[in-house]
Order: sequence, then C-alpha cells, then structure tokens
Amino acid sequence: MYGKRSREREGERMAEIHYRNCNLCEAICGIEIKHENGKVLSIAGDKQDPFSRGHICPKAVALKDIYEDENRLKLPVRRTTNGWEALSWEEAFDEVSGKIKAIQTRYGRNAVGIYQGNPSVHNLGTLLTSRGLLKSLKTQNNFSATSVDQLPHHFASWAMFGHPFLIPIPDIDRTDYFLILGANPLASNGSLMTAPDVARRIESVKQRGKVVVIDPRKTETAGKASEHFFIKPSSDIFLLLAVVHTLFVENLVNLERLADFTDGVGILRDIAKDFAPEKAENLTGIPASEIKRLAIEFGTANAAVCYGRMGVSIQKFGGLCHWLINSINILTGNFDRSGGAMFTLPAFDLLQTAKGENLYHRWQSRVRNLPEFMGELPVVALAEEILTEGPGQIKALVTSCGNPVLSTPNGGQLDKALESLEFMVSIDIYINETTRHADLILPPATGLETSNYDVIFNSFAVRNVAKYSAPLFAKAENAKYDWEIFQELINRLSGKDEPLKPVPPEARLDLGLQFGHYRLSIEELNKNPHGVDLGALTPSLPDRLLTENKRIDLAPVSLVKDLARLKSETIETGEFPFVLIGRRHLRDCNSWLHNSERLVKGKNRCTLMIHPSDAENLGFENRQNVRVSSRVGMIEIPCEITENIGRGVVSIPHGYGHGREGVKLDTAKNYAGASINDLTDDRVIDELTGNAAFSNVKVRLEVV
Ligand SMILES: Nc1nc2c(c(=O)[nH]1)N[C@H]1C(S)=C(S)[C@@H](COP(=O)(O)OP(=O)(O)OC[C@H]3O[C@@H](n4cnc5c(=O)[nH]c(N)nc54)[C@H](O)[C@@H]3O)O[C@H]1N2
Ligand SMILES: Nc1nc2c(c(=O)[nH]1)N[C@H]1C(S)=C(S)[C@@H](COP(=O)(O)OP(=O)(O)OC[C@H]3O[C@@H](n4cnc5c(=O)[nH]c(N)nc54)[C@H](O)[C@@H]3O)O[C@H]1N2
Ligand code: SF4
Ligand SMILES: [Mo]
Repeated sequence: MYGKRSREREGERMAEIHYRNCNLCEAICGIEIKHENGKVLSIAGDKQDPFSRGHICPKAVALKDIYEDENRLKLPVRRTTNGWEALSWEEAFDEVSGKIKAIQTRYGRNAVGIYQGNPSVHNLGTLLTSRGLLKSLKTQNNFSATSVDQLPHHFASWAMFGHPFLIPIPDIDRTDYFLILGANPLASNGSLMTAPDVARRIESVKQRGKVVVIDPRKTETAGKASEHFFIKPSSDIFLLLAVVHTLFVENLVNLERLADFTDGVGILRDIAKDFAPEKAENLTGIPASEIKRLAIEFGTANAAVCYGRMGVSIQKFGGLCHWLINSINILTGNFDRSGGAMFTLPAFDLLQTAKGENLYHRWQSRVRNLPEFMGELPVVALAEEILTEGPGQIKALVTSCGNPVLSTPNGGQLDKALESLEFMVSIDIYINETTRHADLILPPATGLETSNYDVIFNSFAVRNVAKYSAPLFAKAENAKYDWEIFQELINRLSGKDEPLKPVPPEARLDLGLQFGHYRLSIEELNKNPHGVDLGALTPSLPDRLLTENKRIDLAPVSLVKDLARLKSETIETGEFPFVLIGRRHLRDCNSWLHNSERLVKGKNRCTLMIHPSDAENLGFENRQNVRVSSRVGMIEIPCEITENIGRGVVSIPHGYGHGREGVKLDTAKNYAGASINDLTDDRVIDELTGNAAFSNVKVRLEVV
C-alpha cells in the first residue's frame, strides 16, 4: 500500500505543469497541461486563469492529438506521380520562390493568388508575419476566410466607426437583456465575443434579466434562453428595421452621451418609417406584436445588448444587418457603456497606430467585378479567377492555414479549379481536401510547439486580458516555425542580396506590449502564467473612433444606398423549395479536427436536420440517406428528423467531406461525411460586401 502511494507521489513529482491558452477557438480558455519527458499526460482547465476560471470544452484535449498525430507533416513534401516525397527546406524554398517568380514574370503579379484560412488568427507567428509575404507578392488576388465569415462586421465597423477592427463587443457580464441573432455560443463558444465559459455567463444574464435568441433553428443556446423565435433564414434585416421603426415610434430613442458625436439619427428615422413590424411579419415569420414587444423590452431594459454573428453575416444583407445591430445598440443608449456593446482596450493594440482610410472598392475582381475590401477580394470569386482564361488569370496559388475546398461556397468547383493551376503551394500541417492539390506543402511547427499570445481574441474579449505562454515542447528536428517559413519566402521573393533574418513574433509582440496601453512586456507576462486581468471594458468614445471627424456615422452612404436591394426581395419557391443553413457542433472545429478519434467517434453528426412535417411530406424516415441538390451540386446524407428546425429549412454542418481521393487523414476518412459546400453557391452573395450568403442557398430533397 505504502509503496504504491509513494510511486504515485513520485510520478506526480516528475510530471511538470505548463500553463497556456487553448488556441483552437475564440474562447482562449486557460489550460493546465501535465507532461513528462515530452509526453502530454493530461489537459485540464486552468482554475487560476482569471478569465476562463477552469472552463474547457472537449476540444482542448485535441491539442495532444494534433501534437501526436502521425498524419501531421513536419517536413516539406512534394507531390510526384509516385506520391508525396520529402525534400529539404532549402530545396523547397528555392522551388516555391522560383516558380512564383517565374509565373509573376510571365503573367504579371496578379497571376499568383493567396488564400489564408481561419487558424491564421489563432497563431502568433502567422498573424504577425504573413502580411510580409502578401507585401512581397504584391497581388490583388488576396483571399481569406474573412469573406465566408465576418466581413460584413468589418464593413459596418469601418463605415460607422472608421476602422474594420473597431468591432463592438457585447458586455455580456453586465447586461440585463441579451438579444442574440444568428449565433450559437453554446456550441461555438462565442465569436467576436471572446468569453470562455459562455454558458455560465449567459445563465447569469438570464438570472438578472433576459436572453432572447433569433435563429431558424432551436439551437443549444436557444434551448437555454428565456425566449427563442424561429426566423426565416436571411430575413433578419426586416426584423431589425422593424425594431428600429418601433424604437422611434415608441419614443425609445435616447443616445445619451453619444448624441454629442453621432450623425445620421434623422436619416435612420426616415428610413425606418417604411418598415413597420406588420411588414416584417410575413417575411420573417415572427408575429408583428412579438417584434414590437421585443423592441420595447430592449429599449426599456436597464442595460441591453444586441449581438449578431455568423448567421446574420452570411446572408444577402449581411452588411445591412450589422449596421442595424450597431444602430439599435446606439439608438437605445446601449453603446460604449457597461452592459451594452463596447470596444476593448487590448494590451497589444492593433489599432494603436491605425488611421481611418478608404478600404473599399479600390480594385475589383477581374471576372465578376466584385469589390475589394481591406485589401481582400471575396473568396466566392477564387475559382472563377482560376478557371476563366485571359490576362490576370490566377495561375498559381498559395494557401496558408486554410481548407477552402470544404469551407467556401461551391467547393466542388474550387476542387476542380485547383487541379488546373500551374503551381500551388500550401503552408499547412495536413494533406487534406485542399492541400492534396498542392505541388509542395510547407508544414510549420504548431500548437504546443509554439508560443502563444492571442493578439486577435484579446482584442475581441469581453474583458481586457493578456496572457503569454512559451512553447511547451521543442519543435521536431529540422522543423520550422511559420514565421521562419514566411521570412524565407519573403527573402527569396524580394531577391535582396542581404536577406533579412527572420524576426521572431515574440520580439514584435514584446515591442507592442511595451508601447501598449498597459506598458506590459513578455517578461511581465511570464510572471503571470495564468494570465492577467486588465479589468472590465471601459467607455472609450469618442477618442477611440477612427472616422475622420471623430464622429459615429449612423447613416453611412454605402449602407443607406444598399437598402435599395431590399425592394427586389421576394419569397420564391420553385425548383429548390428548401432553404439550407449550416450548423456547428461542440466537437468540431471547422474542417480540421476530424483526425482526432475522441472528437469524431460516436453518433454521426454530419446529418441533414429537417422538420417532421417536411420529412413526412417527402416520405423520409429518420436517419435514412437522402439526396440534396442545389444549382451547383448534389450530395447524399442521412437525415435527422427534429422539431428543432423551422419548416422549410434544413441544416447541415460544414467541414465534412473527407472521402476525396488523396486525403491523408486516416481517422477523418472513417467519418468522412458530405460537404455542405458542395451545395452552397458561389453566386449567392451579399452584393455590397461580397461575403458568401450561405443562408440564402436553396435546395431540393429526394429519397435516394
Ligand atoms: N457552409 C458553411 N461554410 C462555412 C461556414 C459555415 O458556417 N457554413 N463557416 C465559415 C467560417 S466562419 C470559417 S472561419 C471558414 C474556415 O475555413 P478555412 O479556414 O478555410 O478552413 P479550416 O477548416 O479552418 O482549415 C484550417 C486549415 O488550417 C490548417 N492548420 C491548422 N493549424 C495550422 C497551423 O498552425 N499552421 C498552418 N499553416 N496550418 C494550420 C489545417 O490543417 C486546415 O487545413 O469556414 C467557413 N465555411
Ligand atoms: N465547436 C466549434 N466552435 C467554433 C467553430 C467550429 O467550427 N466548431 N468555428 C469557429 C468559427 S471559425 C466561428 S466564425 C465561430 C462562429 O460562431 P457562431 O456565429 O456562434 O456560429 P454558429 O454556431 O454557426 O451559429 C450561427 C447560427 O446562425 C444561425 N443562422 C443561420 N442562418 C441564419 C439566419 O438567416 N438568421 C439568423 N438569425 N440565424 C441564422 C444558425 O442556425 C446558427 O445557429 O465559431 C467558432 N467556434
Ligand atoms: S472552448 Fe475553445 S478555447 Fe476553450 S477549450 Fe474549447 S476549443 Fe479550446
Ligand atoms: Mo469563422
């Protein structure tokens, strides 16, 4: 007995503990990793992290799985007719830069395109160095996951507050009335609202007041809310206009302190006159009396905040929706005050030296004339820019941290387009649906092998917080960090005689922290391995505004003009009678965690949710395979009959479809599923911002 205990104690003593943040999603939970001799023994929530207070979700343990994954690449590989072969970094860098230079010399700068995916913002090295690569490529064909996600948020922020990164964050911990549109934080853990343990935070709002969810599906969050309203997909703009209408009619408009530096209230009042709740009833499916009640409750609450996320971004009127969500918070005096929508003041502040400037439509895509925004073109244009011949055609593509074949609309078309490229290089850790097309893959060290500071998510957090963690494990022998890869490519592309030595992101971070609002440093943060709490969000306006006149614009011309598109909005059925929406599950992370057995095992999540009455009409049995088709493609998928989805709406999660040839994800292949983005349509977009309008895609359903 004694002997066993002492061995355990011995074992405990040998195990070391490392603290860092999980970087898999936006919640940035503090984790405590027990490890021994280069092996992870356990991953648990860090109870001493002042922000996450011990919370984690099941995905955190996947950090161990990624670290140990046999399929993860650590050294460069080249695709040959006999399969993938290893090559040295030097050879790889020379080949990549040589091919890119040759293609740009032959066809022009824009012949090389680039796509950056979601983990770019979760990686310190990529975040702080990939811009350098963009600069040396000097291409206008710059794409990212932003335009299948939050681009309309950025657009509204830029138009109203002067900068795309001045994104108002719901002060969830102090609000009494939380109105949520198109977000499911109980599955997604909060987005553009970094709020670890969001379920507990939402529960506290409910104790104090009310949580109302507007969603075409009764989601996990809706299930916990005080009230949920099913809404017809993509009709939120009419609901929001009706809320603004009611606020004016009921005399609930009071900007308080903000009135001194806000323009356009009168224009907004005039616009809203035409949009009474009665007009919204049919279009949204929410009774006019309920819309009125919601608006009055919101306008009279002590502290209220309206928060809209993915679901309102990925629709035809995404830009308009985010404009009105901000406006509702401003009109009711719930902006830049506790319990409302507020700006953060992060320790590493991306906006510290930012200036307001025109960031819209400085160029356009070649084939469809879609507008540039923030230096990017909408990714819905990527495939056609590769496939359409003529001057300026994309002949080579660089991807980094992205899997656009599974994550962008009409992924099937992009899949084919990638095959036609003259050259493709991917900076990625897996051979997946996208990178299988690459000629070379340059894999960076990742996750536990890197240092971590959440530059982006600290900027979007519901409290001002900061945490730095050094790498837990050394990178594999001969492996390279992402910033080393970027710098090597930059050096070779710029062709300078004296190449620049890579600047580690830690050096850039340290500088930013030292000159930041709190005069912190990595040294200081190292003394606080659980992170530091820099306090609740504080009012910061008008100082923080970046508009030229330092005033909020409630009626930006671009957005007001865009209202004209609403006139053509009709409810049509026809060939494709169902509306297709997406969904997220707690154990998924977009397309790339399906190689972790413990996250994918169990009941198949890649199903088509359908309402019982629709299923009955179509003769569908639960879990039966059904055929779903749209203008662009067709998939087969088991259906899941549930009352939790509105009639006429069906839902499929994104990020599946791993059955394609050549994918080297041994576990994911066993849970392949089908890709929703083989159905979504690259032509269905928010014409103002160019963002994909996933929630406007129509489908037909049949028994297989
Ligand atoms: N229908 C539909 N489609 C959607 C959505 C939806 O709701 N519905 N959501 C959209 C949203 S919000 C997003 S953000 C996009 C995501 O779209 P993407 O960003 O294109 O896709 P991910 O699945 O996040 O792919 C991440 C890639 O990064 C790689 N990776 C992981 N870690 C690292 C690293 O440290 N370094 C490098 N170099 N690579 C790494 C992975 O291997 C994987 O290839 O999907 C979008 N697509
Ligand atoms: N577990 C997990 N967490 C994640 C991710 C993941 O893949 N898995 N991805 C991360 C990423 S990249 C992001 S961007 C965030 C996204 O975080 P969220 O924005 O919370 O994303 P979703 O969970 O997709 O929730 C979007 C909701 O919008 C609803 N919706 C769809 N169409 C409409 C509509 O027309 N109107 C309204 N009102 N609602 C609509 C959907 O039913 C869904 O419930 O999550 C992040 N966190
Ligand atoms: S909620 Fe997000 S950050 Fe927290 S443990 Fe899960 S994946 Fe990691
Ligand atoms: Mo996203």
